[in-house]
Amino acid sequence: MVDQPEAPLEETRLPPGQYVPRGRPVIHYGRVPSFRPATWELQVMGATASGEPYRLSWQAFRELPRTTVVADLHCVTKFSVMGNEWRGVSSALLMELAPPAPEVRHVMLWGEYGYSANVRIGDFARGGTLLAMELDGQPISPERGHPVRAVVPHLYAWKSVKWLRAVEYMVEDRRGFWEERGYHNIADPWREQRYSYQEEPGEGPP
Ligand SMILES: Nc1nc2c(c(=O)[nH]1)N[C@H]1C(S)=C(S)[C@@H](COP(=O)(O)O)O[C@H]1N2
Ligand SMILES: [Mo]
Repeated sequence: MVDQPEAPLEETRLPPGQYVPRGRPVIHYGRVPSFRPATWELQVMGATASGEPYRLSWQAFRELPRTTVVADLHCVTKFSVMGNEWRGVSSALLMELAPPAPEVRHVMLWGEYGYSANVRIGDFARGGTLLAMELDGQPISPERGHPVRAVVPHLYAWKSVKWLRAVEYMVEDRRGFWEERGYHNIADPWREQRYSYQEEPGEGPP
């Protein structure tokens, strides 16, 4: 068998400074957690409209209606994986089931082991943002975030938290794992917002 050439990039575009590598790299900090369906839950907490936290069991979460989003993944280390077909629960549906208080401006996405990433509420609410359970027609693999992974396709990929366990509504901004370690609070790849030293006043917490 002859190797297939890389598919040409027709409908998608590459943000400045990015390249398309061979294959599909897997990258994350720390170990791959094991999934225990009986005890797994997704929490929505912080400044909810009701003041109460929400907990969704795996059984409840997997039954929610799913949407499909085809999107590229842009790692700040400069590789981009183009044309991923993600399927899962839209952020819009989650916000309907567990509404934020009106003064909420930011969201912290929490993964297993305390990994976290903050996004502005407007970025979380964008149409492409998903709590994904499937990638390219298969359940997401353990190393890519099984059972549920946040996908915020219009921001650098460290905001797309694998092994998602909680969504925290925040009134005040707070930095997540990489944002505390020198990465840009907003992380728009089209503006190459890679590092925190590039932040303009008002783009990050004081
Ligand atoms: N929980 C968790 N999610 C994470 C990370 C991580 O270290 N932990 N790394 C992020 C980074 S920096 C990137 S580039 C993408 C990589 O996704 P991939 O392994 O599916 O290519 O996952 C993101 N999500
Ligand atoms: Mo990354």
